Amino acid sequence: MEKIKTYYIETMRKLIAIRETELFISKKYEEGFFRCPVHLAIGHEAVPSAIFSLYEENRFAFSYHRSHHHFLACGASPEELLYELAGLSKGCCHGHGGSHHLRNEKVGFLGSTPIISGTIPVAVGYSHGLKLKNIRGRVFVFSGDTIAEEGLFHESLNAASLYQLPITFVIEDNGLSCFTPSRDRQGHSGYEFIARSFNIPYFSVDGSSIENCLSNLIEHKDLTDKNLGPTMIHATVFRPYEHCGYQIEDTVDWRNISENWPKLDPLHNADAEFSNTKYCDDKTRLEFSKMAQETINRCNEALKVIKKELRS
Ligand SMILES: Cc1ncc(C[n+]2csc(CCOP(=O)(O)OP(=O)(O)O)c2C)c(N)n1
Ligand SMILES: [Mg+2]
Repeated sequence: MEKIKTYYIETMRKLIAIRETELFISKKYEEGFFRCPVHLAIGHEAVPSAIFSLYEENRFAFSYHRSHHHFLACGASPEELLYELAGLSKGCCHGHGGSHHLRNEKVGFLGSTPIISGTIPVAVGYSHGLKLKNIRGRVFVFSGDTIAEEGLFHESLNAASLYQLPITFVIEDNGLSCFTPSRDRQGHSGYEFIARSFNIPYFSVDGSSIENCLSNLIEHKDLTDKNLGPTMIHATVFRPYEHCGYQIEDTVDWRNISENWPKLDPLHNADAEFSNTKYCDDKTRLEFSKMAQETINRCNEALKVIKKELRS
């Protein structure tokens, strides 16, 4: 518990900043200043927040179409994300990439692309480079649960295992590929089976609980501090928003959104985790609400800049 406590507050800080930025995008999207489709990460935030609280240095990230949370959890600012969505030259990719192509080398976020499995072999190659140059570090490559339906994923696991590369494959499993549930798409026996068949250590985490994420990821870190080979983290998460869009997905009955949300919301569950434990005191809780407001203020200021630039 002591170890979890050390990282809990930093994880919460990241999670709150991501959540408020994503909610801001969702609320302002209709105004028309964000000029690209968005895949919001609401519900997915706890996993990268916990990972990058534990791995602060010498770690590199690659991501997929749902990547705002990875980008921000690495330490990129909400402003450079919002400017990018608005197509401004101040954006992290000078406004050319939009939501799907984010990058900020300074914080170790080396790129996201929307083609499923697109960044996986690139991340494997990067981790191979680290190994060849004797640089101690770890690459985290994020993907959705659809990744096992792509051949490149299996080839990449094979290369990572064969060459014992310092890479972690993180699968954020929301059980969906757009509208199609896993059971209608996947013939394999699950991610644990896939990892084991490539002799890759496997970790399972519950993305609806920061406590669960941290306790499993601390074990993961204990292993990767000693063992520089590949690992897989399989995280279950719930996505209440549309696959691509800015609204809660309330038109699809079979997903039981009102039954599952906020039950599976890591931020909602953090409240219970605070009451049952001593992860943080009342003063820190107050700080969290101030932090949330600060993020909203920063987003509002960024939107003013966007409006001004787009009108000029
Ligand atoms: C190679 C490829 N095939 C199909 C698509 C179309 N596509 C875009 S997002 C998506 C669903 C992805 O689901 P998942 O990887 O589980 O991520 P999630 O959106 O659930 O986070 C699909 C099929 C694509 N982008 N790339
Ligand atoms: Mg999915």
